[in-house]
Amino acid sequence: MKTIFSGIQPSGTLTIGNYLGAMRHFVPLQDDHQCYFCIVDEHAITVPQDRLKLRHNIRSLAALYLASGIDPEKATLFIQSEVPAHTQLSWILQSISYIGELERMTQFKDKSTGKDAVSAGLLTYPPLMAADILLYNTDQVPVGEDQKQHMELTRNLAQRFNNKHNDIFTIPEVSIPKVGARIMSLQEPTKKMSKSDENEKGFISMLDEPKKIEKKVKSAVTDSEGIVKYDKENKPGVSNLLTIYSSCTGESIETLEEKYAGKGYGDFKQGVAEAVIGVLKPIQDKYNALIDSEELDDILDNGAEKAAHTANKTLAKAKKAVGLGRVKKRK
Ligand code: ATP
Ligand code: LTN
Repeated sequence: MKTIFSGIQPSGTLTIGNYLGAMRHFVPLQDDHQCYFCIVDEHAITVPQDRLKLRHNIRSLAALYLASGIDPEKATLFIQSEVPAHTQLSWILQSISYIGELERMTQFKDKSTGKDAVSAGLLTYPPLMAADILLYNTDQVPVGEDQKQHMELTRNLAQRFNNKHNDIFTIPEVSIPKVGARIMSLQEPTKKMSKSDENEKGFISMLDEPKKIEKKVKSAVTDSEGIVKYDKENKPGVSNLLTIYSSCTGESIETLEEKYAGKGYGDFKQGVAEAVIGVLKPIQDKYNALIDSEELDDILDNGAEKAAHTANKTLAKAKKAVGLGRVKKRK
């Protein structure tokens, strides 16, 4: 059976972008793969976080994974900081990473430009992500398009380690969905939708109430043409709404273009809002039943234990390959 690993940062409430680009593709994989899904809280602290909000977001993300259909009987769901092997292997991988290649990462550039203080953690974020993936002998990593570059680096680090030390890491493949891999901001449709966007109108949170979703979709930036047509270059706003609509209902973009031919953006936006609400409402109901439950803690305790079991084995192999620690003298 092939192994899947993916992680999401608890850096805010998940957006419809996280859901359509990543989370919802995890669900069907559980049936025929060994799956690990992680709440990567150590990645989240590479930018400043409020302590209480972070705590809340970690639990909330766990509940959202489950509400979206992750089944703890089939997949291992856990919190990164509860499995110490992640940061331990990350240190080893940092030691074979070059500063130059880390500085070239788009995410690092995006999150560091214009900031007075940039943490070293933001720069060494990718070796931690590589550690997450390599600890579990992962074959496939389902992510949104923005993570392509990090995945390329992960593969390079694994290969570099294998060549330099010992052939212990599986080289993982990335898998990016055909539709929905890059949902754009509702306010600036040339920028990716991000849960840490300062402008709340730019994203739809998975926990937004139906009324709020309607309001946000209605105020989404479009154009003055009044024609519902997919044209990413000239009509980024409408194209983004079409992608969201199509990902939510499964109708093709062409079908939707026909459905709204001759109609204005008002009708179209109403349709988009209803499609999004239709997908999110059942998830929100399940989320509300889980968020304060003890069951959630039991699932995360079990998940950390199971994950640590595999992770510690790989970590021991990596330490041995590098020459860390010692071999005990037996009398
Ligand atoms: P932040 O905004 O805090 O940087 P993020 O939402 O960009 O966070 P993650 O939470 O770590 O980043 O992303 C989780 C998953 O969602 C990843 O697989 C990522 O590729 C995917 N993803 C993030 N944003 C989008 C988007 N706008 N469209 C499609 N997929 C996305
Ligand atoms: N870097 C990713 C989050 C992430 C991840 C991972 C994704 C951390 N570790 C391992 C897949 C596999 C992001 O910013 N979206």
